[in-house]
Amino acid sequence: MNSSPLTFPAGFLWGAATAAYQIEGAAHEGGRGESIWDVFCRVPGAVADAHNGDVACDHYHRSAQDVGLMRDLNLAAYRFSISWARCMPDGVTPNPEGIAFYSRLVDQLLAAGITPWITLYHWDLPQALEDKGGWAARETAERFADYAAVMHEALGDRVRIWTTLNEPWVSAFLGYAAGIHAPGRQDPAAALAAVHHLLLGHGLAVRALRRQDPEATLGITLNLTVADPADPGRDGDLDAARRVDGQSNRMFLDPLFRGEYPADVLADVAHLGMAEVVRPGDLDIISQPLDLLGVNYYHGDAFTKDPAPHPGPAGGAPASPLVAADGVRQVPRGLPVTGMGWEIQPEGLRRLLNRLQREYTGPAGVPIYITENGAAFEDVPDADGFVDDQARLAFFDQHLRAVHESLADGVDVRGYFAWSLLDNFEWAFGYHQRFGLVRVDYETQRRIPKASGLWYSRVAASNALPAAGG
Ligand code: IFM
Repeated sequence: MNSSPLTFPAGFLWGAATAAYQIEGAAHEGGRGESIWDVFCRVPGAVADAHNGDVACDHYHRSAQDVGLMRDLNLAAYRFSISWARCMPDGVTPNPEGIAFYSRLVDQLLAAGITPWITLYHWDLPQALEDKGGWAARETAERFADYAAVMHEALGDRVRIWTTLNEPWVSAFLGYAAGIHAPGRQDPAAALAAVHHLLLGHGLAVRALRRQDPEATLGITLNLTVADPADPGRDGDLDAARRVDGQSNRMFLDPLFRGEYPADVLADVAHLGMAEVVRPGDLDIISQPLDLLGVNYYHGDAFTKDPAPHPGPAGGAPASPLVAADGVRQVPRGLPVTGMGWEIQPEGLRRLLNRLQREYTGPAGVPIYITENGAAFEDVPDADGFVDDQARLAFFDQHLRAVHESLADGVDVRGYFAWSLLDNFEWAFGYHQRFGLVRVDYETQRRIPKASGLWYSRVAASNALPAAGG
C-alpha cells in the first residue's frame, strides 16, 4: 500500500447508489402498480424467508432524512432508480402521484447540493408488461422508450444525467433463464430475446431522450466481470473463460460500442433462436453514441470446462445458466470472499477498466463511471447500533486504489458510487445481506453510519484516499 494520500483528479464524482425496489417500500401507496418483484416475492421459496420490498427502508416516507444523511456523508451525487410501476402503474399510463415523489426527491437533492443521477430501470418491470411477454417481447422495448420520455418530461429540467438500464445481464439471464430473479422464468430462448429487447429498449430510450434534450448526459450501466481460465494451459479452461466473457461482457459491450453481437457468442447460442429476434436496423438503434458507461464491478472469477478436476475446493456453477449448461464451472482460487461468497479481487477492477478503455470506451471517447462497487459482510452492531466494518472499509479502499491505478494508466474514469448508501433488500437474499455504508435497523428504521460510511465521507470530502493505515 502507498504511504501518502492518493489524490483523485479534480471534479472526480463521489456518490452512493440505491435502487427503488430495494429501499422505497410503500409498495401499495400513491397509486403504485405491481412490479414483477412484488409478484416474484410471493412465490414460495423465491426469496429468503419470504422477505419482500413492501416496506424495505421506508425511503418513500423518509427521503428528506435520507438526503440529509447523504449530505452529512459529503456525497456529491446520488444514483437512484425510478420505479416504472410507481410512475406508470400499468406500464403505459402516467401516475402523477408517483411521478411527484421523484420530483420531490430531486428537489431535495438539489437543495442539498447533491447531483441526482437517474437509472430508469433497475429490474422492476410493471407486472402488466410482464403479462404481455415481458422483456422477451419486442413491445416492451417500445414501452420503455415511452416511459423514459415521460420521466424526462417531468424531471429533465432538473436532472441532467440519465442512464437507461442497470445490469441488463441480470434482468435477462437471472430473470428469464436461471429463474432466480423476477419474473422467475427458466427459458434460455426467452433470456436471449430479453437481452436483445433490453438493449433495443436502451437504444430507443436514448433516441427519445436525445430528441427531447440534446444536452442531456446519457448512458447505461453494465455489470462487467473479469473471466480468467483456471489454468491458462488447458484448452477447456480457455474456452470456459471465453464463454463467460462472451455472455457477461461482450454480449452487451459489442452491440453498444460496435453495433454487432460477438460472432462466437452467436455461434454458441445459435440453437436458441436469438438471430430471429434481431431485425434490420436494431443494431444501429442500440449503438447510438453514449456520453458515459456505468460499470458495476464486484468480482471476477476463474473458470474451467475441463472434466478433469482442479486441485482445491469444489467450484460452483457460474451465475449464467447458459454457460453452466455448456459445462462451465467456476474454480475458487482461495481468495478471501465477501458475505455473498464473491472473491475479493481488486486487481480485476484495474484489468477490467484498462480493457474497457483499450477496446471500447477509449476509441469511442466515452468516460467511465464506477456506478456500483461494494461488499456485503456479516455486520455486528454494538449496543448503540454502530458497526465497525473494517472488512468493508478495506474492500472500498482496495478497489479505490485499483481505480487510482487505472487513472494513472490513462483510463478515463470520472467517478465512483459506493453500493450501497443503505442496507437494503438484496433480492433473493432478502434482508440477509447488508451492503450499506449506513446500517438500517429494520425494526425501527433507524439509520446509523458504519465505520466504512464515515471513512467514505472523508474520502469524498478530501477527494483522496488516506495514506495506508490512515
Ligand atoms: O444489490 C445489487 C444491486 O441491485 C445491483 N448490483 C449488485 C448489487 C449487489 O448484489
